[in-house]
Amino acid sequence: MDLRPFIRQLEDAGELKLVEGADWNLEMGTLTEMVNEKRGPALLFDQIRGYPKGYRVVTNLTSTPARLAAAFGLPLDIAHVELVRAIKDKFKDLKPIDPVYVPNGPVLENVYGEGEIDMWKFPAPKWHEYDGGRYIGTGDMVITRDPIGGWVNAGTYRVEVHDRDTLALFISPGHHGRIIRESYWAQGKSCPVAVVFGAHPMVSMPSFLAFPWGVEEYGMAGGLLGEPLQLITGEYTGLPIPAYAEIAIEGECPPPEVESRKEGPFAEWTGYYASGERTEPVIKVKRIMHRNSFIIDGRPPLKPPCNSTCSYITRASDIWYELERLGLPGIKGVWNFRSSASHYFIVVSIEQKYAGHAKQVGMAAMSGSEGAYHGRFVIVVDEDIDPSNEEDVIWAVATRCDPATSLEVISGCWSTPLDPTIPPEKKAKGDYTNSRAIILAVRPYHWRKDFPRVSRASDQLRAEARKRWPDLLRTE
Ligand SMILES: Cc1cc2nc3c(=O)[nH]c(=O)nc-3n(C[C@H](O)[C@H](O)[C@H](O)COP(=O)(O)O)c2cc1C
Ligand SMILES: [Mn+2]
Repeated sequence: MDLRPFIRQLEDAGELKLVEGADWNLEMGTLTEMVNEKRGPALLFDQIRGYPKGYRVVTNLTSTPARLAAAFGLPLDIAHVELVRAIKDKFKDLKPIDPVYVPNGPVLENVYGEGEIDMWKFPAPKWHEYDGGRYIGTGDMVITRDPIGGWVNAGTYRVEVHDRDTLALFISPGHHGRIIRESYWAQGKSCPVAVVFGAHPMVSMPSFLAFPWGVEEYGMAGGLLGEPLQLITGEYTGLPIPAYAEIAIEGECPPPEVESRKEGPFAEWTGYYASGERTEPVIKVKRIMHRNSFIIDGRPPLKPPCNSTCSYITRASDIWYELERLGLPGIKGVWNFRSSASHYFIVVSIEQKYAGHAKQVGMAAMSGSEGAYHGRFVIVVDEDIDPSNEEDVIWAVATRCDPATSLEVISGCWSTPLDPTIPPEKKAKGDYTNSRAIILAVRPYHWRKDFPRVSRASDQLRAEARKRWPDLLRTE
């Protein structure tokens, strides 16, 4: 549950590089993007310009399938659909393990209270050229307690530094932290909140994922770790905070009529600055805790195909798990392309079992907690198509989908202000909905037996050819 042994593991595997002397102002963001483009190592920034040694930021921590696999304790060379399947199986077998409370932990090595709060102390990067400010929270965990159900939520929502004791918190409509925050406001109260900036990837992973309402991400983190997560109790809020968090703050979100400020713009994972600058609620910081030589987990959104988290893979795993949970038969694989902005292009391959099966899978894939948020295209392909093979998928869409009969468009679906296709006048009304298309790129079930035969040379012919023409076929 400690980030540091994981950092050492990456270092030993040649998966992490130390970068000293970079500037928090755009340079760290640009380096992160350019190394990500080359699918390069994780970057551990130290001696950031204007900051002491030991004020560290890590980026690209799980930005490649290999490092994501390492975080899940899987072999680094596992790739593509097998990685999605292995993570899906972990989610399927995941039993929550209740956290335990400990009196002390590394996060309490340095504590600041009233009169000592200064968020500028941290090297929060300005990641992208047109960002409206410095974002300390990108790979963070925002912790709140539902005032009605009493359970604790942890979600990853972006956090900008406004001033010494004020942070911006952007939570998209429908996300749990936002619903919880509004419950406090409805009672005329401020919402107590804690935020963690830097934790072991299995501690923060559940916060990235859409577990159902009422499910405690801390319990899921314990399940992923295989041991109870150790928590301390925040003195100001009483909220539970991971004992090995690198940095944590406590504070409160006052009702928006008491205080709100301009938030954004921020370069988002869609590859655009789509949500612009809006008035958003704030966090008033009351207490800061951090470890010696802390490490902020920086996961700036990058224009696809770059992705600082590999969220396209974990999202595919989660959607696969949701389809299985519904009891749907014949699911062979789920994939999101890296360039799909991780939400927009879900591919499911199935072995069709009955008429209507493919449509049912398409509708289900866009309707679970994970699949519903901010989707756009769901493509259903047959079992002979590898969903992670972009060329195969395009071929299936081109040859098995008849647009007049195999496309379904559904409007008024759950999206977000970050969706670049929502026109300004619709956004102004608070209508953050978009449409979805289900593309059935499968052989129509009722006449699939008569569907033209695929023309590729059989495996048997290929094996014989390889035997007779080894030199010619050596590169195959
Ligand atoms: C790196 C990263 C950054 C994210 N930033 C935000 C954000 O700023 N606002 C937001 O509403 N969701 C953001 N998300 C998505 C949510 O964290 C995700 O949908 C999660 O399921 C929300 O938790 P909840 O289901 O408990 O609300 C981000 C996800 C990741 C992986
Ligand atoms: Mn949640």
